[in-house]
Amino acid sequence: MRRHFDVLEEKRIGKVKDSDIFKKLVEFAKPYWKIFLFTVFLLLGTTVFELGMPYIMKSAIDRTLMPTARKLTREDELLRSIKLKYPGAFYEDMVVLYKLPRAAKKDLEAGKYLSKTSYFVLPLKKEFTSILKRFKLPYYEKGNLLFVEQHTIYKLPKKELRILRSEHYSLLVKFAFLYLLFLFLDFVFTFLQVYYLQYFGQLVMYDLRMAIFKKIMRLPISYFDKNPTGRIVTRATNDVNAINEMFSAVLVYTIKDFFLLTGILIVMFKLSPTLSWKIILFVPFIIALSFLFQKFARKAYRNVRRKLSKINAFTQESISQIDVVHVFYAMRKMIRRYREINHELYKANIEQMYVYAFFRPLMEMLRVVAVSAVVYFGGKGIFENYVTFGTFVAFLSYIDMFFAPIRDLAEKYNILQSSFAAGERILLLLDENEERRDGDLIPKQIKGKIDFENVWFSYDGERWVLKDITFHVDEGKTVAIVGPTGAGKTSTISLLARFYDHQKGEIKIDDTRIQDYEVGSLRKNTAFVFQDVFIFKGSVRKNIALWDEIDEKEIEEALKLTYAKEFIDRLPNGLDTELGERGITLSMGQRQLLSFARAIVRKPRILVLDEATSNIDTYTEHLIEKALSNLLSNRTSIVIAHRLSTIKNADKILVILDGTLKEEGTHEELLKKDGVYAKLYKIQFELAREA
Ligand code: M5T
Ligand code: MG
Repeated sequence: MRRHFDVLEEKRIGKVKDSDIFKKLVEFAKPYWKIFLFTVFLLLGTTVFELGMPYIMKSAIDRTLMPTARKLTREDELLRSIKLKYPGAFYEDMVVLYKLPRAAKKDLEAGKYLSKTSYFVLPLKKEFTSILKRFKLPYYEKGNLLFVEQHTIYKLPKKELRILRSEHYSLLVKFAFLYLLFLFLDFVFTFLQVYYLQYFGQLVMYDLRMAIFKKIMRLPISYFDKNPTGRIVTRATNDVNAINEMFSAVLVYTIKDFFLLTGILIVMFKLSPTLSWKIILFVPFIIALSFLFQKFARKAYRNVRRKLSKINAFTQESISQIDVVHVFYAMRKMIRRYREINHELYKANIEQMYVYAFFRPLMEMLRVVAVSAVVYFGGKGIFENYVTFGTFVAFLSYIDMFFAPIRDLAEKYNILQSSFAAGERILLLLDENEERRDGDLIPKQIKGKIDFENVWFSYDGERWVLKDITFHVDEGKTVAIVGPTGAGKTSTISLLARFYDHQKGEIKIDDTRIQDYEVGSLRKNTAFVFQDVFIFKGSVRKNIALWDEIDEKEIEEALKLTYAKEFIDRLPNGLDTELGERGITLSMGQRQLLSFARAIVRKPRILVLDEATSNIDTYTEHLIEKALSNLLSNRTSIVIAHRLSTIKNADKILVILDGTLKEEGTHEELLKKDGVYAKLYKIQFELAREA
């Protein structure tokens, strides 16, 4: 069969909306939504832990390293009401700040109730007071607490300072352990999340591959005329992987990034709205920049893809037709053409590089500016006492976390693009019309009467290849079809088993339209032997039985009838000799005999034979001739014949010329008629004999 490929398939890509692709892919994910939901839950966990860690750091700094209490400088109605509300935070004229909510702290700050100096808070212990007394440091005992002025504490020698701060130290250790716990939980959750996400992805891929293969098996042969094998293979392998990438690398992490970004914003605002507002000014820039990047990246990416597929197609084509290239000595021309395409791809890649080379450092710059903004505004906040040192440190972490997903955006965007392209290609494949199997008639046994009535057929819907063909074959008879090359002989017989569907007229077997039969049963009753015989990788036996269980006896008998036994017996392992890839290669004649055996072993009621035109040695020729007469007896046969003996012995000869049936009759009748057949006969056979 001739295959015409549409080289620039990527032209079609980009026509389906991304949302449609996504919707369709989600269908495949649906059965596993529970696993997916679980991974999202785990993701939520990791987000919480990751958000929590800087917060723990902040608390550790503010609660243990920094002084936490202040003195009250004045008292009025407002202060009294705050004191009433949070009695636990006040110790006479001292206030422990971490025991107050942020709003109350702010009120105290704004009302200037607080002293400039800060105080460390310690539990009231003899050990501490004795040290403080010994070094004559001022301190206050209030309730069960001890308050020491911030700067005086550093006048102590190391040893005493350590004792005094042991309380803070043990709290710090507790925070450190909490931090470690979060780190560990984050690890566990991330591990489970990655595991279940991959699990989910593999399940979806499994189904997707199944669906694609099922589809490929059911596609009409005409699909394969238009699409090269390599491309179809890519659908079921690489493209499926690309989709997995989309689920695992992009979709899920986008969800995570979304959680994380919102989480960061919430925590930042909770810690310090004043500082957050200043930092948030960067967000519009980031969004605008991302949009701009997306626009350029998409264009550049598409361009690269297009050039890439062009170079792939060209390479593939050049290699598959390497014999032709050699025969016509066209290597230089091919190389010249390749150089052009190669250069186009190079240029497209460079263009894409520009986009990334510009975007990445720009984002990086923005990040550094944002960090500087935190340092500047945060520092100012510390001076003006509305930002604690812990908050300042946490902000630095959060701002880094905030930029990380955006930094990855470029990479994710690439994956997303290629997976959408892959998704689209898969969808287009899955949306192809399957071979129509509209009939449901399953005959026990086909008798073998064939009628073609005014059949019109075109491969492409534009050019009629068969025009108004009408002929009848009675049960058990042999019809030979002759005609010049390209006349439409192979096309005629392809219609019979519905490899292709004709557009006009009727084709009937046993007076029933072939469309009414279940295709499988129709094909079981017909055997096809094509011009070029395909040998599968595997033993000779497997090549004859194909996918069916066939008795050893029947195989033996088929081999005898088709005279294939002789050459098979001479093979190193007889029927078990491996053929195909890395096995033995058969000659044209041997292939022909093998394909006869393949056909006859199924005991078909109708045999359709596209005789090979290639030259075969006289001995094999003789075998084939004998095999043919066995093959053709007891069944209805349509033979596209080149051999004079086959033609002469046929009950009827059809002469097809340019898609029309020109003459019909027996050899003698047609010779007598002295028309096209007589002319063909003279040219083809008499000349051949003279030579
Ligand atoms: C008849 C065209 C071909 C020719 C005409 C198989 C095939 C054929 N054609 C297509 O357009 N697409 C196809 O997939 O149909 O072709 P045929 O029936 O194969 O001719 P033939 O069997 O009589 O010729 P040959 O050389 O086998 O003796 O115009 O282009
Ligand atoms: Mg042909």
